[in-house]
Amino acid sequence: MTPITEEIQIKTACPHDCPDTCSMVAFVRDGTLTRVAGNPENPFTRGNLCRKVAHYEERVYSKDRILHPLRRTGPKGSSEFKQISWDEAIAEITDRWRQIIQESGPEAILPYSYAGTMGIVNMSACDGRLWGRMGASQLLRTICSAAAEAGYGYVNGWSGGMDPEGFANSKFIIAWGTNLSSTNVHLMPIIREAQAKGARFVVIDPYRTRTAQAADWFIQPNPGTDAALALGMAAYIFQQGLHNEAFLEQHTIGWRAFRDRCLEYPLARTAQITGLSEDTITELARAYATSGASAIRLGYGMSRTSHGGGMVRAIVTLPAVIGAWGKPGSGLLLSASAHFPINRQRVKRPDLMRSPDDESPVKWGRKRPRAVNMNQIGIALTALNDPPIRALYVYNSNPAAVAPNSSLVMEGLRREDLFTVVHEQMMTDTARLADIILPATSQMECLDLMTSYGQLYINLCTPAIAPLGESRANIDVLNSLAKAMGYTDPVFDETAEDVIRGALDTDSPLMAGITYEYLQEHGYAKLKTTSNPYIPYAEPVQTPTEAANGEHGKSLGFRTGSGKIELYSQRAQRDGYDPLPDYYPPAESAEADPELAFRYPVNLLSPAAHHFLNSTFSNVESLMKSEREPRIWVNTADAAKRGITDGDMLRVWNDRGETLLRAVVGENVRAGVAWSPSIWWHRDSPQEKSINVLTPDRLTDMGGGSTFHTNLVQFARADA
Ligand SMILES: Nc1nc2c(c(=O)[nH]1)N[C@H]1C(S)=C(S)[C@@H](COP(=O)(O)OP(=O)(O)OC[C@H]3O[C@@H](n4cnc5c(=O)[nH]c(N)nc54)[C@H](O)[C@@H]3O)O[C@H]1N2
Ligand SMILES: Nc1nc2c(c(=O)[nH]1)N[C@H]1C(S)=C(S)[C@@H](COP(=O)(O)OP(=O)(O)OC[C@H]3O[C@@H](n4cnc5c(=O)[nH]c(N)nc54)[C@H](O)[C@@H]3O)O[C@H]1N2
Ligand SMILES: [Mo]
Repeated sequence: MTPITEEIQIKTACPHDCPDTCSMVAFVRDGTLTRVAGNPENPFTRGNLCRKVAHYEERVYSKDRILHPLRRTGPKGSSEFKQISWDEAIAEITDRWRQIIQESGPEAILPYSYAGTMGIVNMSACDGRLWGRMGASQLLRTICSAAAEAGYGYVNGWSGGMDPEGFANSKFIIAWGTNLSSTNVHLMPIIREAQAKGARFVVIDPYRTRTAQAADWFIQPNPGTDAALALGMAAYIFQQGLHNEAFLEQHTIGWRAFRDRCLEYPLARTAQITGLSEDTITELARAYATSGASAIRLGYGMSRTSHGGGMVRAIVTLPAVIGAWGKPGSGLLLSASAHFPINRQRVKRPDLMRSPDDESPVKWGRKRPRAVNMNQIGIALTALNDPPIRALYVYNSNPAAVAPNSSLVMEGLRREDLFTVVHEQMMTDTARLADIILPATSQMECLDLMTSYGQLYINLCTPAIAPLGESRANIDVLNSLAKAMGYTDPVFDETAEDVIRGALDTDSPLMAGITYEYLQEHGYAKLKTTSNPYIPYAEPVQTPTEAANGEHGKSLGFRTGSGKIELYSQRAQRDGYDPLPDYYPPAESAEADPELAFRYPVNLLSPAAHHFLNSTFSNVESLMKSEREPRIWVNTADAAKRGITDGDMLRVWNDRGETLLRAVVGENVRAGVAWSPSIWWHRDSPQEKSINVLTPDRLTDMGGGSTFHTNLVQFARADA
């Protein structure tokens, strides 16, 4: 009898693009990952994992895993590849790059990456170093949060906000443009705790989400009208005298001018724009202003519209109007990222940045490499000149499926003269179009450090198993490429552990005692905030100048020029915007473009699917089964007009493209709106065309963000 090998447990964390960043335990037997579980000790994770990660071994050992470097042998996209060695791959890539740099300059090379892992090592450190040193075209990483952060920034100066654990003390909670039950599942038990203590939980979403079904009250506005709703709420609050005048006087700039702007949104106008009843608006405003502890969990839904920055800007004025900041259970949370005081200089190494036509590092005033907005990768690959993009290096992302206007993206990726390298775990839609594919480790196979955009814990990811096949971590591959390029900077010798130690090298009191060794032992640590749950803007914070002069802090920590909340923003004005928030109809709407809306009368929203994470997990069979097939929810009246019944296959199209989606007919959306959970791979979609063939590559009003939800379409039965 052979003895049963003991199962060992390793403390690690989930690396995926999700606000929860769960502390995990990996179970390993005989070098094989057998299962994973949520770390029961972590007060936010509470021992639970989401449906997607609960069977992580399915993804780690997926049949789609890439295990060796591959070189394309057939025509582009033919999926014909031959295994090569790492040495061959590195030599071939760097030979091509050197030739391209010599002929066209380094800006002809473009890295494309986003958040396949959110690790400090394998995301943050990788997005600068080599590319900066090379002088390659810079990528503006704007697909997700850029618009929301820009809008928030004009008001509070940064996106500092509530500790999610503080929601347990709230009395009125709004989930605004976020489907928490799918995208932030660990916040839901905290909200239920507040509900058990009597809190009222409201969801504002054009689609009746899972979260809406768990709410006490569901409010269903027209898409892209949230700015009008926020200004209308504020107008009512001012008119009823429910605003907090002392707070406004002390901590804000321009509140009277702001009030006058809000008064341009009386009930009748707000109701007409949002499609909500006047009673709904007054009840929402009254409850929000009078609960005593009102919290907003702001999601990204409305920020992915043509005026997404302005939408967020309008909503984040609300806590100021009622003086919600600085009190338990009260305020707003968009993203926690900015709270983590890791040493960004050491991680990102901006000092390495070169100008494209100069070998010396870029100094103040020197020309920086050109920047390409990732939301317009299709345009960049097909139309950019001087120089055109001749080489693309993709990691941590699947642009063929996730980027908007994907017909154009695919056209670019299919260019025979484009040299594409894709570093991936899976044979994705993008990998299939590569010239060289490099195998990437999963988080179970490499060391990393996680901050979070949805809570205040820092986690160490300790590898649980050996790399599968010949897979390598991002940092190791980029270091090898840098050395093969002849770059001798010592930074390219840094290991993952070096990067982590650099990241933790800070004297911020928030990180006191959070050392590499501490994290190795405990797996995670919460930031050492002055209160727990942390209450932002509760006490004066010294600016660096105040600290240097030995003065007390005068501001509560708003990082605007004035140190106050800027309801009237001169900075916005300098940037070419209205100094006051306002509502603008979505660029694709009957108000803004009647001719377009006549041809394409339905606003299609395509947000996060419950069982997928963007296009990650969309190839895991059990999760595909749960998600069933690419589907579209349409309203009963819209279906009846077109002779559609539940379960029909629909053709959905606009000027950008068309795709086939299975109809779910009902009342989860209002007439004129449709909803399709995303993102399926092209590979697994009918006619190999997934949802982003329909979405626009238009940029948001501020921040250069994505506008997936400003998307008018027409649909009919596929056999009509
Ligand atoms: N299961 C799962 N979890 C995820 C992800 C995933 O794909 N799947 N993605 C991760 C990532 S990268 C991110 S950025 C986050 C995103 O998480 P969230 O911030 O929750 O964003 P979404 O799910 O994209 O959209 C949220 C909701 O916004 C609604 N919405 C669309 N337009 C509007 C509008 O104009 N106004 C209002 N009020 N609502 C609108 C949509 O109907 C949707 O229900 O989730 C992360 N978590
Ligand atoms: N229609 C529509 N489109 C959307 C959205 C939407 O709501 N609707 N959401 C948008 C949003 S919010 C976002 S953030 C983007 C997300 O866009 P992406 O960041 O591209 O997200 P994923 O689709 O998850 O692709 C990540 C890829 O990285 C790979 N990967 C994971 N770990 C590693 C690693 O360690 N190394 C390497 N080299 N690769 C790794 C994964 O296998 C996966 O294929 O999509 C956007 N696209
Ligand atoms: Mo995102």
